[in-house]
Amino acid sequence: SNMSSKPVRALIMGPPGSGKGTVSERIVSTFKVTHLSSGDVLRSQIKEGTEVGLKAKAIVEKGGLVPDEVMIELIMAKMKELSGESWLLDGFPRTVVQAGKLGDKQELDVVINLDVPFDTIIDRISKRWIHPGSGKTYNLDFNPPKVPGKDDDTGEDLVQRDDDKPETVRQRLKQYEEMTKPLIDFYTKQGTLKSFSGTETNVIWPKVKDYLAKNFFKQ
Ligand code: G5P
Ligand code: MG
Repeated sequence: SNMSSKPVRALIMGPPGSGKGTVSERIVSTFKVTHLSSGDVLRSQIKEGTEVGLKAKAIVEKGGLVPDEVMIELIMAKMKELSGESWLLDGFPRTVVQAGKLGDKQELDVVINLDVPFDTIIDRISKRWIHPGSGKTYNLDFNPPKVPGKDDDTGEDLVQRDDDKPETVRQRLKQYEEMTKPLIDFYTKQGTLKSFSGTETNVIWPKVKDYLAKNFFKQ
């Protein structure tokens, strides 16, 4: 456990649509920690048309994985900017190679694994809308925006993600099974993994919150 004033190094993992972004938002509004989502970083690079964005666009839209070297460089640079702060990584690492590189540089305190069934995921993703500026996520059933089609905070338009088409979601789930699920073993062996299973974020979240408050974060 880590209840000293040392910054907390946390990771959240789970299949596409398992609620990593949603739970991360709640963690950030409860504890003092900065959220770093690899998907949000990529989507903003794509939007800005940077070199990395141009390389990543076609891969992300097809539900593939961006090459390890590209991701490692991109995320490690962002992490450097947060060196004195507690952080919560979401979506990185996503392969054993990425996890090894991260581990060379940084010890982790806790890995939260969201274990949500695939049927639940498919339904959720089809109803997801996001605010491209902030990455804030909505769902037409679960947390609809106050004004249809508009972000609660800015009033700007919401969009659907280019990779949320059903055939792309299937490809992302396949990538998860093959490339990312092995990380469950990796972090179990390391002794940092804690899994939370269920179909509803509102049921999972209080358990995550208790676990983090008891072992890692001062509130
Ligand atoms: P991302 O952006 O990391 P994924 O696929 O890992 O994408 P995603 O889709 O962002 O994960 P999430 O964050 O786990 O899902 O889930 P979420 O957005 O919080 O919730 C999903 C929906 O369900 C939302 O609409 C939410 O409101 C709703 N919801 C939540 N809880 C409930 C509930 O209890 N009930 C209901 N009804 N709804 C709920 O990565 C994208 C791509 O970037 C590349 C890859 O191409 C990847 O596919 N990439 C990388 N490539 C290589 N290496 C890396 N490290 C990479 N990182 C990203
Ligand atoms: Mg996400």
